[in-house]
Amino acid sequence: GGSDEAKRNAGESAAEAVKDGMVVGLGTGSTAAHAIRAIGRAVDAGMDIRGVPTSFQSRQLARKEGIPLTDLDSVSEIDLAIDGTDQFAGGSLIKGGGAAHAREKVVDSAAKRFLVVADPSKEAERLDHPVPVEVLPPARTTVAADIRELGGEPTLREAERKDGPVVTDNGNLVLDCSFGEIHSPRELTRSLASIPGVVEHGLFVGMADEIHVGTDDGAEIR
Ligand code: DER
Repeated sequence: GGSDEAKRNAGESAAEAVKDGMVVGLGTGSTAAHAIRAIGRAVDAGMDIRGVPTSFQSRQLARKEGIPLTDLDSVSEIDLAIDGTDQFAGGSLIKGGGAAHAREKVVDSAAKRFLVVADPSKEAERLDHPVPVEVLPPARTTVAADIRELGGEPTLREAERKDGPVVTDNGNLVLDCSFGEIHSPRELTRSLASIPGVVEHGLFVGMADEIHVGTDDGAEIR
């Protein structure tokens, strides 16, 4: 992935949009982590913020940074969500590298404003990154067959420091599905969402309000 400097600049740029009294969706991954650390510093400086985590990892980090936490069903609305991405093209994203995209999509879509944080390596002309698809474990073979029907190549995501497959925070499995260049993200979104056994897929079409792209000396907003 991109440089940590660029990730930090992206995260801190988006965190500047956090204002006193806000409820903030806290994304998952190493770039969103920089935003969470910046929000933690704002809380230390006296800002009144409540965070809604999107994964075990973002909850852990938010607690470590001293951000008061709440849950989606305890707030009337989320003012702002800040989250990372694996790839972006135009206003569409592919997310799910951290296998947290099911809860991320709920929080990111519930927010009044959704800011994406990324380093330049995530930018593309067209989306062509494999699309993570969270599936109910018993359905993995039928979902895989349906993905192939759509022209995709599904690969069960194996864990690195655990024998067997990655298991999500929700107890499900992940198929990483390569489709090559995705000519119509909106159409693929509809197709994936209609497959029985699919819990959530990593295409976030038309959801991002701003994309903060970090560079080694600052950030650009797309
Ligand atoms: O899981 C996700 O969608 C994350 O946002 C993620 O994949 C981006 O992670 P990174 O900021 O560590 O590259």
